[in-house]
Amino acid sequence: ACPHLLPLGLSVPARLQKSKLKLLPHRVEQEDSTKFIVLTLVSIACIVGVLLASGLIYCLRHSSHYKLKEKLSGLGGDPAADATTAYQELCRQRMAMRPPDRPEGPHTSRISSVSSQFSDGPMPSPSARSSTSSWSEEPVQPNMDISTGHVILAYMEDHLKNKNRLEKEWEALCAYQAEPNCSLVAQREENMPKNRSLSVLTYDHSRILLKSENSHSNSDYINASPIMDHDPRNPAYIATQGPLPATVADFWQMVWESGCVVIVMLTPLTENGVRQCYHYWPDEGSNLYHVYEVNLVSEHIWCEDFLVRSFYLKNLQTNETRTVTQFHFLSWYDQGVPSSTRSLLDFRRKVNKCYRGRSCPIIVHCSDGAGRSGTYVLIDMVLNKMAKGAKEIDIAATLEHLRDQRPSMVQTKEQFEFALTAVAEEVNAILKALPQ
Ligand SMILES: *[C@@H]1O[C@H](CO)[C@@H](O)[C@H](O)[C@H]1NC(C)=O
Ligand SMILES: *[C@@H]1O[C@H](CO)[C@@H](O)[C@H](O)[C@H]1NC(C)=O
Ligand SMILES: CC(=O)N[C@H]1CO[C@H](CO)[C@@H](O)[C@@H]1O
Repeated sequence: ACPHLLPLGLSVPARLQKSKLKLLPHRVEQEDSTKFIVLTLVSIACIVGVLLASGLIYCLRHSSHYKLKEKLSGLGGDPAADATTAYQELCRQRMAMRPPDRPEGPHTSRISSVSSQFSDGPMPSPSARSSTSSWSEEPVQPNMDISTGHVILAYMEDHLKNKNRLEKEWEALCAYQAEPNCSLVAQREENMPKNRSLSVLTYDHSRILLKSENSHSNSDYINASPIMDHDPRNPAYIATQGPLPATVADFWQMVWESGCVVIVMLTPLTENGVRQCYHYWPDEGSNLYHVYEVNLVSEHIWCEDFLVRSFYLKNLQTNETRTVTQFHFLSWYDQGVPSSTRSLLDFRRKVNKCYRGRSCPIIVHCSDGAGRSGTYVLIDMVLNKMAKGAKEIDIAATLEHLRDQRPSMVQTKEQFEFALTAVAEEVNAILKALPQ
């Protein structure tokens, strides 16, 4: 019956009557054109259907996106209140799916650690080290694992509501001792003036070494620590103190030698009259720091919380040049937290959009390069792991991993709580933006 079977119809035995032979193609032709019309109509109907459906989907997604935006804008410090009833119901279901006989040993007090493996049965108590190393074995997936996202979100919201557990968690983190923890190089007499704070000195085993032959002071020391994520050879970040007048040339040397193209600055220059960081770039035109010529190309104020500067950096020894972008968050004060998670999450998205696809470390600094810098790196590292589809996230272990590399990363309980809130909020936003 189908048009492509036509040749078969033509191969009818010769003994068939002529008329029939003549008729056959004619009939097929007629049938064919009817079918063609029907097919055309069906296809048109299909196309219209698809168009209508996609229009509908677009409208739905648009409105849910709008709702999400609306919700986020009304968000204070309480992400738990933010969840819709339906969503909370989903979380409850997921929590209920967990086996009731979860081990209640001391390790379950590691409340900010969570794993979707909970749903596979009781887990051996996760040690910080083992879960840290297991991350690197995760296959890299392009997207966040949705069920992990839901579990983590539910867990963190639960956690953030229970201040007592948070307090205990923080106390446990305060007792954490990094090992090895020698800081002899940082305490050498000639290096002491290069430190902003006695409490944040680089560890000997984890510090950025400048090429002393290129240094204006023939020294390899700068108060800066490489921060590794999953790749043990290449740091994902360099956490460093805000440059001092005496270390600004070292700072630009480090920017140059590390191949850095993105600087994240998390402190205002001055707070209540106290200098937090040296003004290490030119206000206009160019400045020369040792052999590093820095040109201010542009300064773009994004919002009241942050601005973006673009520098043209030239090494006068080699005449090589590079563009460096500095993201400056203005409203985060020493020992404190930003006024909203939203502004910092927006800021992070801008940074990562600029950085995307590169392999050099991001330089992150505040004043001492530990409190605010540690909080930012913790949030970014955890969210990046989730974006890569990690099935296990342990925030406390991640923080210990950071503290193995630089002391005092995340300085206050409020900063730690802020990091949890920010992660929960971003995960919430990602889940809502996904087609369910
Ligand atoms: C440094 O490591 C030693 C063990 O090698 C430990 O006893 C000490 O408490 C650690 N200090 C800090 C500040 O973590
Ligand atoms: C760099 O440029 C200057 C001026 O153009 C030139 O004199 C100098 O030889 C160059 N240096 C190198 C290493 O190419
Ligand atoms: C500029 C300077 O000296 N900064 C600090 C370096 O570390 C010492 C620790 O002894 C501090 O006292 C300095 O203020």
